[in-house]
Amino acid sequence: MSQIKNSVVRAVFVGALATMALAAPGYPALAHDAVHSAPPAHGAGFSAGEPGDPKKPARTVLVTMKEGDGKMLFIPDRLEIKRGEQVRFVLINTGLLEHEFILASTEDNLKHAENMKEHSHMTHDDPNGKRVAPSKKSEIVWRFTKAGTFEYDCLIPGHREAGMTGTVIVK
Ligand SMILES: [Cu+2]
Repeated sequence: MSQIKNSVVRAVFVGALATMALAAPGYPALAHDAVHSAPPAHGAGFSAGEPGDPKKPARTVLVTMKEGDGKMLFIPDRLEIKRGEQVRFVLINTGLLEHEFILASTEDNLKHAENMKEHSHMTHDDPNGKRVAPSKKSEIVWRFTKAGTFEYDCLIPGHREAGMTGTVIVK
């Protein structure tokens, strides 16, 4: 019963996202391919809380993405957040390569990374994840509704391994 209900909720949500993408001019059209949108890759994608409301107050956190000296990194790579707090992440790619910022539990991000190895053309434009081109910016508004330790990673193959991971501690 609850499974049926969940899949209905999910279908409605995916439909709403599609409508949003169509309604927003200049928004990159659905970056996902069908493979990537299918569960389980994103079925549990919101392990770190829920999409925020851009109209509500938020703490702004700048996150720089870059590479150099044989490493790839986020600055900062550690954040502490109060449970219930809304954060507007401003993602700035100062590197020479594309990077991603994907916010989830470690478990979900590792699963997602495996999935990306098989589908290397996969890019992200999700409530909890964006791909940012070199010298470009993007934003995510996120509400941290759950206590725990979460991660933001670049899941382009090889990048997390090269150091592109950050920790969020929600108390
Ligand atoms: Cu990267």
